[in-house]
Amino acid sequence: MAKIKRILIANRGEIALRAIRTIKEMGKEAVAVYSTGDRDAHYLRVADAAICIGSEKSADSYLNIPAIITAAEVSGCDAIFPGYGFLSENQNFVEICQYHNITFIGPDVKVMQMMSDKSKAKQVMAEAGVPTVPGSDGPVKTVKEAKKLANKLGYPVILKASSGGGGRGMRVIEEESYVENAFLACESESLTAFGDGTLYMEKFILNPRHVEVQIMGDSHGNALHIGERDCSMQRRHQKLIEESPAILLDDEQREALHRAAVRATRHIGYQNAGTFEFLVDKDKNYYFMEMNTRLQVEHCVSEEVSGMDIVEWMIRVAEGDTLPQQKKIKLEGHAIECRITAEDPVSFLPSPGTIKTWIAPGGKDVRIDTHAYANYTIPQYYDSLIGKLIVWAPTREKAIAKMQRALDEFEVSGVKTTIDFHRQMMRNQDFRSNHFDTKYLENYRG
Ligand code: MV4
Repeated sequence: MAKIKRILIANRGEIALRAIRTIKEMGKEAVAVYSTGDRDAHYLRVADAAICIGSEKSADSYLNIPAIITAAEVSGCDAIFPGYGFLSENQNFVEICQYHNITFIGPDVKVMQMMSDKSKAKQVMAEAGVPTVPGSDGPVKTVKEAKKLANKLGYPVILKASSGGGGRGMRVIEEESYVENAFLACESESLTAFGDGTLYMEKFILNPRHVEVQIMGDSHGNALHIGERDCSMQRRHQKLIEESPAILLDDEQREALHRAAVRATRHIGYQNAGTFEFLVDKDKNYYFMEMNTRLQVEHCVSEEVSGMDIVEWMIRVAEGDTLPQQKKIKLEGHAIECRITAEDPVSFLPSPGTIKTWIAPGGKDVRIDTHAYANYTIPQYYDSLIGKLIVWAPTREKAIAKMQRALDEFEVSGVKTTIDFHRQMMRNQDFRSNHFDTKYLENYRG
């Protein structure tokens, strides 16, 4: 593995800018790619070069593998940074990078493939001694098999698509008489959505919390964790607030979770940055659910409590560097991230348009990762995330106070945003006292 000199960023928006920043700080060159929908974005001028790869539609640009590979070749890039979404978990893309001798800054294609099969991933994790949600050992192939297992597990159960994820291709089943319909509907839906109708079954955990562990592995067999994140504050499978540490766990539970994640990382020989997602039930039992084999939106809270630059380490690991020892990573204080999206607070529909006012907060331990600014036009073709506001403080209480203060300074006009929602949440007694779960926002009416 050789030192990387020039990196193409196969992404857009805040994460493209996030990557450019670290690449430049490392003394390397960053090549941005853009669709015609993003041609005026300022971060393109921060990069060392910017190459147009197609029209607005993602399929023509950010998902256009030949265009991206060509851009990397003509600009002399030796590596590609995928970010999240788009091609970040596309095994075909990883292989094509390999054929072209371009380093994909991410995990090995074999491991990516294994983890993309959610039912297989659970089996592998069980093998590694990681607790998994009680359920089928591998796929459930027939209605008959589904009924038999559901009766054994006890209702409610949940059917999930092996190729699904992010809340798509799931069916909760309350009683035996619904199994057949649910199975057939879930199967055909999954076949249409993912080209794979394979299903697996789990006991349905009521009102779980979502806790995930950030891990990294290197090419020398080292594995470490960078703490956990609580991502329970979600709406329609979109995370809105993330924080680290997850305060529902006591130190003993937290350490056990970290150990399980590191064991899992070693077991699969994982290289680069990844996340193990767990469900935590009301008795604080944790169960592995799935793995994300990419950098995540919410990685910033882990950076803030650890002082590490995760993107830097992703690049260094891809160059063959050795990760620091676990004991060198001190997790301190509390970090909270609020996702700022351009959407209508009532309908949750995207609110694209031109930002008129953009007065962003600042001050000590306040971080804003955004590509937005006054006069920036948010294109309608992509997701509505326009920035992340992240704060760090010694305690959760102080972090909430700092976030409140920062949100009060934040002034955005021209588009509707989630800023007001976050202002409300920071005052919300349930949030403040940690009395919420992944279902909380379903019934929340301000
Ligand atoms: C579950 C569950 C309860 N029990 N699995 C939703 C996203 C997908 N990755 C898995 N999901 C869930 N799986 C069992 N066995 C509840 C959810 C779930 C959820 C999980 C995490 C965060 C928010 C959620 C919102 C609704 C349902």
